[in-house]
Amino acid sequence: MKALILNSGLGSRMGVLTSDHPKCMTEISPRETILSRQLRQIADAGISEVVITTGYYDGVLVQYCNSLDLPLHFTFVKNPIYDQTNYIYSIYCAREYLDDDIILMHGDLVFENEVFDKILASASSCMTVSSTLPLPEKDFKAQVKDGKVLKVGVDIFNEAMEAQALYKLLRNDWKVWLDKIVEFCENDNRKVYAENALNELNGAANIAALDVENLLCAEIDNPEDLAVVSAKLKEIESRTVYMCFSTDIIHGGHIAIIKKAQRLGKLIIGVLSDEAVASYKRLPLVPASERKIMFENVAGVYKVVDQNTLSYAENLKKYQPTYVVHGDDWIAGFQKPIRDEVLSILASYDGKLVEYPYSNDQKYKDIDARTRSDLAMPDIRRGRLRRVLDMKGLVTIMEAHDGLTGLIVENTVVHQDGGAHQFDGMWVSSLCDSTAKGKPDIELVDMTSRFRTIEDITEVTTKPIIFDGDTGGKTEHFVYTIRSLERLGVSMVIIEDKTGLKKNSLFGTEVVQTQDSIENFSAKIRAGKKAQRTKEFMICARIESLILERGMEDAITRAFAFVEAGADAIMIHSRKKDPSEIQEFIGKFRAKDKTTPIVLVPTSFNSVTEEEWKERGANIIIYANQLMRAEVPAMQKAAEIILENHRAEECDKMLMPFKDIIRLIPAEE
Ligand code: SPV
Ligand code: MG
Repeated sequence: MKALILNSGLGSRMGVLTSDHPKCMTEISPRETILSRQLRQIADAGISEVVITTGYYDGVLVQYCNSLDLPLHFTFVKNPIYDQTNYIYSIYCAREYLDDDIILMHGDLVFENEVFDKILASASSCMTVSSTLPLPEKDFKAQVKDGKVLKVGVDIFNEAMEAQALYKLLRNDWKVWLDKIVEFCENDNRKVYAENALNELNGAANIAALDVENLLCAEIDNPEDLAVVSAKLKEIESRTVYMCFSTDIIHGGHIAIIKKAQRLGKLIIGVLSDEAVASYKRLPLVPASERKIMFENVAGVYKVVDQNTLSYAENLKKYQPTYVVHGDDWIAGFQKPIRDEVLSILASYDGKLVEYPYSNDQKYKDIDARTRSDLAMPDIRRGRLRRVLDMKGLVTIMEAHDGLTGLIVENTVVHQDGGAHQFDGMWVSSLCDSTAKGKPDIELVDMTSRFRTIEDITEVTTKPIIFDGDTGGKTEHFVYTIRSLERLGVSMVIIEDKTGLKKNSLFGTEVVQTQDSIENFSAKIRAGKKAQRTKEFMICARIESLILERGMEDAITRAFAFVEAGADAIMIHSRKKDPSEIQEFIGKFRAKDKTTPIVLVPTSFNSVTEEEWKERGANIIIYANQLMRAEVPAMQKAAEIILENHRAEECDKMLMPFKDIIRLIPAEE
């Protein structure tokens, strides 16, 4: 495609403004002339060949074009009798260079980027018209029928629309018109508009009317026009565009959409916080602070700001952008409520939403898949619990006892009020791991088997893992366990201050259970911390005083002693439905220790929400056995129904089709 700009004329109605250069060199803003703006728009559109017809002050014009240092190749064609002919003859002079699809524009035309984008996007030949502007007295109007331009001229008032000489002409349509132009000129008909030739074609050139309504697309004929256009440009240049990004990798698709957005105004990029990204996708590889720097260094980005939630509301209210740009992928699906909110805020101040077709870039999908598999690697996975804790203050952990439950914890997302919620990690429970093997929770399942469960989970997931280490066993054994867990990529082990035959805490005092001494247990913690090789790994001390009814004082004394011994976190447990003793413990502990993470397993005291626990100062909430308790009754029920009916049909309605279950299982690419 080539651009053809008609710049031969005298521009005499501009007065002194054209006393030493052609009209197209008139300044329309402190940084631009009509021509420099047109040429920049042409270059931005990726068009490199520009044919310019010259005449009046042609030498000045040629020099000026070359001084602009744009990635354009110019062909200048002088109309030697520019003062005696109209531009039909300039086109005639340039005809040998015009054997291509053509963007044709008058040299005094100023249009905003959106107009040019529409022209370029048009599948057919087209001319810009406006259905909303009044018909001009003296300037061009187009007679439009069924969306097609039939005639163009200054005297057309019937079925007419305001029109501007900005065309896209596909090669075949252009050839029909150009042949007619040649015919006119060779018959000495050189003082008319090129459109006079077009009008004789009776629609054979097939030019669609492209309605640009109120967008700026205007010629500058005189100083009054110049004032109007300059003022409008000023308004256009003050426009802002807002986009939000969560990506930690910028690829070609992002650059393409950024470039498009920049054409609408000054581009403000909101970088989504780590927490918001993690809530709906995965933990970002690159923290928000670095992602901001990345975008700050993308050419043409005006400003980079934080966006702390998936909702755009805060930033839209603050920056009131003229446009919000987004891919059209949020029209349906979980992002729809966010889009609805954006639309309603934009409507409140007359802002506009611009959506571009969403491109599913394979390269990015590949990089993302690689990123995910990297996140599963022990060295990356291990440190993520500390990272998420720092980021969110409170993390939620769900029990997993095999690969499949691991996948459910990994992938279950609930979208709510424009937000997204998922679990931050997995709990490898001694109770559920033992139960899955049909064994009691008495440290009967040996460590090798427990590690095998961890491996089944780590093979198919990426989220951090907290391991239920029971009592930790003998200190001499515990130090080996620590290193094995580190190698497996586990983030934290929780050991409880019991000794002898451990029974599950939910039995409380119904069974004989012995609490370890503060000294012994502290020694075990110290030995574990000394044995650990990676800095991120965490040892959490679990206090059983409330379970064993030894009182709050004992619990608190132990908590501080275990922190003193090196515990990275403490877990306080209770089997009471009433949460008050746990709340009291948190209050007392936090009065003296503001930072050591507090872990809770609210199986019995389950009425308090995560938000309330966070407020009180808890940091890790473990849902320790709910998946196991959901699957057992479902399996029992299915077995009973089949036994009752001597066939499986009656059972079917409670079953998930296997093709849906298979979807949970990632395919190796
Ligand atoms: C487990 O899940 O194995 C636990 C938590 O240790 S609890 O069952 O509540 O003791
Ligand atoms: Mg346990």
